[in-house]
Amino acid sequence: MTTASADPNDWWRSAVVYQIYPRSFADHDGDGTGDVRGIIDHLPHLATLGVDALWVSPWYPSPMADGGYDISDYCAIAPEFGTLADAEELVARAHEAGLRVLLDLVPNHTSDAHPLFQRALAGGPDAPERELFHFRPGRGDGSEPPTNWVAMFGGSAWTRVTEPDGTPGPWYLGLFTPEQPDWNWENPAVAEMFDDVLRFWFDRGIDGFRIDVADSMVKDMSFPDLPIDPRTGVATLEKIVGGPLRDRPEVEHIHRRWRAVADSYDPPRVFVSEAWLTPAPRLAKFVAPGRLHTTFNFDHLNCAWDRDSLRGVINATEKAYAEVGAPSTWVLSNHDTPRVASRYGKAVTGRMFDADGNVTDSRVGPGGWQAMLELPTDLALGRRRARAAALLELALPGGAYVYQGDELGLDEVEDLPDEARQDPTFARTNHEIWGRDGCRVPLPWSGTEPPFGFGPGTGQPWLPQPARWTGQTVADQEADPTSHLALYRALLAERRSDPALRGPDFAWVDDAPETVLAFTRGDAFACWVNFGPDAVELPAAYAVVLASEPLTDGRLGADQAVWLRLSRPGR
Ligand code: TEU
Repeated sequence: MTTASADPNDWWRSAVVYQIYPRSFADHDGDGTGDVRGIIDHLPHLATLGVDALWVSPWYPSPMADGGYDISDYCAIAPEFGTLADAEELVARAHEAGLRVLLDLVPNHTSDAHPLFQRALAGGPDAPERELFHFRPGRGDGSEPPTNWVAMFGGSAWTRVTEPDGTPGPWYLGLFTPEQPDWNWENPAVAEMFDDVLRFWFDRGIDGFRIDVADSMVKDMSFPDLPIDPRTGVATLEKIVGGPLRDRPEVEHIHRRWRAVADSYDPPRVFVSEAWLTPAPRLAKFVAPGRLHTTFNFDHLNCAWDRDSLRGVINATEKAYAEVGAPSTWVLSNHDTPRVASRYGKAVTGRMFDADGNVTDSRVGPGGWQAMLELPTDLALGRRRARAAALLELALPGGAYVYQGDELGLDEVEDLPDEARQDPTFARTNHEIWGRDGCRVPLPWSGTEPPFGFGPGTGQPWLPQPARWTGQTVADQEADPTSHLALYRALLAERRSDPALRGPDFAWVDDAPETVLAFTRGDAFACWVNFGPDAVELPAAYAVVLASEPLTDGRLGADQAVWLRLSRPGR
């Protein structure tokens, strides 16, 4: 039997990484916004939970046009989040608690408040800083954008500038919002600048970076128009193989360059790539030898709660990543996607995949989350499935991600008042797409009413918390052995104690009932998940180690999962 690697530098191959969205994690100073000291205050929560690492979403100075992904200084901490000294203290305290720390690198774009972009604007047509961005003349008399590209969060991907003398000027590219101009990676100065950013933080002891939109830095510099998506009527930027914007082969050079910087440190630092590419082989090449280390497996996140679809995704993932010698990862949600407990309680729970891991429908996708969000939610069902999904995720080989609040089974806050919504998508789509605020509502820590201990006193957080979270705080769940939190703690403790769960061995149990997804890890561990409506018998040779919920008559019911260990040979 193969067990987990003994090399401590391989920690990332089986790590469980907890995502912190700093605005919404914990507020130490009481201004309604989470901060670095709030993270320090709650490190014991993460250590007790049993994760291996934390990834902190951007905490850098930012006008917050895109929740911090519009960065005006890559080497500082936003004043509302704290100071560089606080960040250094967090890294040191996390390391003392046995937790590694990943930060968020956003290399595709910056903020329009970044000094270099400001100089590009203020310096007029000949400003050398314009070469750092994609400034292009408009079409026709200059008043039409250079291409038909539509930005991720709505509207044109091009914004026309006004020159310092008041005349209309060229257009600049921003694939997300106008406040996020894209860097021009054809310019070597950009690559050098990002090497320095990596070193700045690596020198401060961080263990690695999550890389935002790791597939999009290189553009087709002939700037062709995109085909119109018949579903949306606009030129979509997504998912076009061989298209001008995503997954261009030259991004490999950038990945290798970063890898060399990471490998020059002792211990080597690591990267996880964020790229919404499918199917698995398209993404797995990002983690080929010499490139990045791991990549979020968004096929898993997108996949419906459906036995055959999940089996197809797991098979395709295992195959594609094994071919490049990289571990798989598993991810159920993040700060961009509806909460898993809500998603799994809807009539459509995600995309369907075939046995080879290819998407066979497109019910989720551009604008698709909105269609899903508008479906009614059976939250009891969603939570039941979310518990089972945690057993499945944490039993699969490779790394896993836990988004803050998923360990509490929090639901998507779909009923935020319009005036509270801050995600740029909402304003830029005429309020048609609610956007991502519903999964970013500040965490409930204690107490019986908002702010639920998010900050000191009674001041309310930057997004309102629903009163229905009463009883679901960390404190409530710590006191309840049947809680979502208690389940996560037990799962993570078991995962830590069993080397088979951290090693690469994985095999399907082919004689399980047809509604069940069942697999073994090593010689003695098995995970069973029942997707069917009827309860099934469990294999007699195994004892239940952990169950997503109490079993009735020892049988595995609908939407339940168990971790099993061989109790006697000869099954
Ligand atoms: O997201 C990348 C991205 O492409 C997302 O827009 C994704 O497709 C969508 O949210 C799926 O629902 C990253 C960050 O995670 C996101 O928060 C940023 O807004 C975006 O990059 C721009 O930096």
